[in-house]
Amino acid sequence: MKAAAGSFKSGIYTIKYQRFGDDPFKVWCDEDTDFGGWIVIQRRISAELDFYRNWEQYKQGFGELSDNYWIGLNKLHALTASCEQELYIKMEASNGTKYYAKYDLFVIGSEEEDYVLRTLGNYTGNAEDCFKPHEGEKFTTFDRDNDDKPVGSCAEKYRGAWWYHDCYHWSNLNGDYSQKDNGQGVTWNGIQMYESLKFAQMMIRPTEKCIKRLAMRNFSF
Ligand SMILES: [Ca+2]
Repeated sequence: MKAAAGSFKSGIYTIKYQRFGDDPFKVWCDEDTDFGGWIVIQRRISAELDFYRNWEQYKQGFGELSDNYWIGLNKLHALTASCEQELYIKMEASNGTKYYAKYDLFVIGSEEEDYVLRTLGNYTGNAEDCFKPHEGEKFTTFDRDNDDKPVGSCAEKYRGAWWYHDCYHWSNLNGDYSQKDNGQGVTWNGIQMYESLKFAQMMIRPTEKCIKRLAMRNFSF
């Protein structure tokens, strides 16, 4: 990610990525959390945007960079598959308490692999590890059932789209923001399950190993 010399502030940046034929695209960068350099891949901030969407929309991405947002599984695969990334999830409970969950190696598979959550690496944080149980699961939307539940779709049952197991196990960050009374909401079990979080934001950043490799190959990122 290239920024104006000397100043790194959270906001919209344009990045180039070889996997997209060097076509620049815009991302929101968080420079205020954990030393900065994070690309926002998902954000839940209000009930204004419906996240109960189909496979194609989850593939392409939707929402606004500065608001409720989903980057799209195609970009998520491209960004995580070519160079090691870490994942940071910022969350805020309905009572205002702030939490985070960080994973040191986040890789999403290709569309042929149904955008499987290939690995998360190791967890650190204060939110309890509620994502690791989803490791190895494929992505499921209401029109593309890749979950482990033999009868019925977890996306339908939990009003979202996620790397569902069978089913709720133990997070649902693309759930229904307006839900107040069951696991169908924007939930993370270690914080609260029966009411949506006030705020959730998923972000990725190249690991040190990735940056070294890129520097050696003289890539620009
Ligand atoms: Ca199923």
